Amino acid sequence: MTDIFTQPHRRFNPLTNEWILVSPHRTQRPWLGQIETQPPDSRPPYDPTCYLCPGNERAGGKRNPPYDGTFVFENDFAALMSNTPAEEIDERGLVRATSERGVCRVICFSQRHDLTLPDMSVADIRRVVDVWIEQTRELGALDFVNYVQVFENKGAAMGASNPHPHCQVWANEHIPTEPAKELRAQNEYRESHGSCLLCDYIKIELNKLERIVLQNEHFVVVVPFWAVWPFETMLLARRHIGSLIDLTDAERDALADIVKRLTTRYDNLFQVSFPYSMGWHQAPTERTPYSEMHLHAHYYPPLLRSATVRKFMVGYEMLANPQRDLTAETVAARLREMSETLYRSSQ
Ligand code: H2U
Ligand code: ZN
Repeated sequence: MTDIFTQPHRRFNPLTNEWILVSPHRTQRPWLGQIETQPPDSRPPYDPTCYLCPGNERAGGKRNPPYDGTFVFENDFAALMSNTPAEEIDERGLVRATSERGVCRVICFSQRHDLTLPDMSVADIRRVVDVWIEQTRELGALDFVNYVQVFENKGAAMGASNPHPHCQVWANEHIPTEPAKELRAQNEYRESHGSCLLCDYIKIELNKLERIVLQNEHFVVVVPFWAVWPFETMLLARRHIGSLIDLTDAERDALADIVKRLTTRYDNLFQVSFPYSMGWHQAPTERTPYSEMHLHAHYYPPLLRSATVRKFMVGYEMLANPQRDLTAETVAARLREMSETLYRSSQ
């Protein structure tokens, strides 16, 4: 029998019920990484032109307070509004639209313009974790909000508009497409197996350790078997909980710890501030409990072999299905090798 993992094969994503194509023979050697010398990042701790720095004016004329630590504000260019009137159209199920209410906010992680999550202390990241939880609770309690999406776009490669450390939260009426897909799959799995899809998946991964990147008492980071983005990871709560608001005090500390360690490993990979889009998938807030959902975050980084070589989802991937050359196992091994001391801190 040949080893399926050395041959072209398809892998199944049980969270979305989608397949991906893996072509491991296309990588001549298991690791094609290279370190490029990047000019040192010379951002000042305070930038008078930054719309996220304390005391500065934002677009539209609002001024940030002289904050210290985290700061949350209503997005000045919000994609969703709380007072949109309810309307619906449907022409034979082919031309359908429904109005959508919601709230969009921006969360600054730190008053310091020059920091990113891996530069911050675990205690300061814990303050960010607390804000993710507060926002989920506060926005989830609004009568027209049924889902709270916390996400971070980091780096120009991911379209982030500003290097000041920040993320966003969008809360809205309908459960968005990605979490809805994952909820459906988790619900179906529970109906047919009588257990939680991600609890069972964590068990398989912890048994093999091959795709585990790091873990602590309350969280596990794995390169999912079905990963599409080159250095994609999933951050999973060990305990079966559905939402950030279910995290205990000890779990919040553990989350801050693992976020720091994971983002440090990412930055050490190509010795740059590693771009990614990340986001939490949690239980909708429309009813409780929502027991099929297992709290997790996805990290989707676009970089492939160096700070300048990135993956684009084009061609076959746009028209057929996603494809990758580096296997999840190779990537997990590479991330496991990374130091948890930030390359910048020893310079
Ligand atoms: P990124 O997370 O992709 O960088 O986006 C930052 C958000 O900040 C973006 O949604 C908002 C933009 O609408 N923003 C403000 O709310 N006020 C500003 O003055 C500029 C940008
Ligand atoms: Zn700033």
